Amino acid sequence: MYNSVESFMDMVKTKNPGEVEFHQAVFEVVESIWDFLQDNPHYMQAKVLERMVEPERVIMFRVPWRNDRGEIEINKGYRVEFNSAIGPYKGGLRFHPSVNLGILKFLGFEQVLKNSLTTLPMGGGKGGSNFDPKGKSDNEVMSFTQSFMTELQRHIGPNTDVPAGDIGVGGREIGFMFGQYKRLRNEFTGTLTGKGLNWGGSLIRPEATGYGNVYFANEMLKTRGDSFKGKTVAISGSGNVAQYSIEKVLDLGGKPVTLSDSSGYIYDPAGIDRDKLAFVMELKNVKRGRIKEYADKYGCEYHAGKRPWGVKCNVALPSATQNEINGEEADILIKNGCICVSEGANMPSTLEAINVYLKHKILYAPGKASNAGGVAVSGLEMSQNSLRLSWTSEEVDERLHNIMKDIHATCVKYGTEGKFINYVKGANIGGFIKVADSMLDQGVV
Ligand code: NDP
Ligand code: 2IT
Repeated sequence: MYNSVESFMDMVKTKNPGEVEFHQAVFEVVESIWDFLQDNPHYMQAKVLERMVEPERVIMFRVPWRNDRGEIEINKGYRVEFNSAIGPYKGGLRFHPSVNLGILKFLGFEQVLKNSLTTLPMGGGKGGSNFDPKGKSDNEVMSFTQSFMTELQRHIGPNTDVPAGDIGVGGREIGFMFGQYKRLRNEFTGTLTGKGLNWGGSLIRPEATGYGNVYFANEMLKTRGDSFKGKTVAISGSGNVAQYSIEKVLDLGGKPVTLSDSSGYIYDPAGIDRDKLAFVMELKNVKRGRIKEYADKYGCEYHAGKRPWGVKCNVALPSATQNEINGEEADILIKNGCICVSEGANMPSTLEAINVYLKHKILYAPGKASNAGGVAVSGLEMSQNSLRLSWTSEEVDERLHNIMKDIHATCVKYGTEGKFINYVKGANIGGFIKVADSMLDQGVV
């Protein structure tokens, strides 16, 4: 038995050497649920937390493929099947050169608690590859994804493990993977989510993470009698999550002013309106260009190699990647008037940044609560596939909105400290209880 957060973390670090992002994600959870565990000692007695930080299964494999020059390239492929206590493993696939086992374990661990919060029956998993889609032709992306799926297919299935997209994996990649899965298995199933609308996809799935994050932020603002109306909003990233966050911020009367990619950020104080958003969507989803071209077109500032957290804003929606806001940047955000940080990305704030938010008691939602809309609509896609029916966009959007409200209510239930809502604690305890109780029900698993 461990008698402190430190001794528990020593065990995690010893068992998982060098996996710094995984250590960070586990620490954030363990620290915030520690008091709850002391008050409910049966969880520690049954070693539930120790079990939960060990994935049920990790699959690692070789992905050989041929590029357009006829050369063979070899990437690493992974699927971390983290926890199936409340449903089939569910979570995205990330294609990015930075992908390694530690990053996928952090993402898989977060996914377990996130999926629990959605109220839907989904376990947690994550996978991907160190493949870099940047600069690759459609043909190269297809060759790679077909090879990737040739191995992955034997480990997944609609009742086993249901992957989806994440960084570098969007509609194009899901399409190629679905096609290959179907060829190899000779079955048409809902094994992947984020599918095209003609072949089993759900309306609102592309929008879901961004919309859901803005719905969640709006719920937080409401607790202080506030709203998005007239708010200046800083957003990072310019991919799936960032794009649909902009759309919903505009719907609610806010003014988005930044976007970024791994090369730099643009600052458009006049606001990114619907026409400019259409340009970004074409630029990023079709032309696969760099965000700098936005500044060239609209004549606004572009800051190469920088992140957008120095601009004046009321709300920040980090929607690019992990550890993209450090403690110093969190301080600057708050000094510049930011009252709300709602995470579209997974773990975009460092532990130091989170401590700054909590110290200043701003509205802060960790991604496992605020970005759960994406996987929630993936869960709804699974339901529609099982029913062999499809729901209207209004119906899916309403379900998404209600799920985000329910997640907010769970955070309030478990995170209220006097007048302050500690969403980190609320999300972690709320997500933990359902998974932990299910594991206890199922014996030594
Ligand atoms: P996309 O691939 O569509 O977009 C990612 C964006 O983030 C791009 O603008 C990319 O820039 C930027 N980015 C990626 N890596 C880095 C990096 N290391 N440094 C700076 N910028 C970077 O991915 P998504 O929009 O789907 O994902 C964004 C975040 O949201 C991720 O953290 C993901 O895990 C999370 N998320 C996604 C969900 C979904 O449904 N898609 C659901 C829940 C969370 P560039 O083009 O230069 O690489
Ligand atoms: O991080 C995430 O929640 C996702 N990338 C979405 C996962 C999913 O299964 O839709």
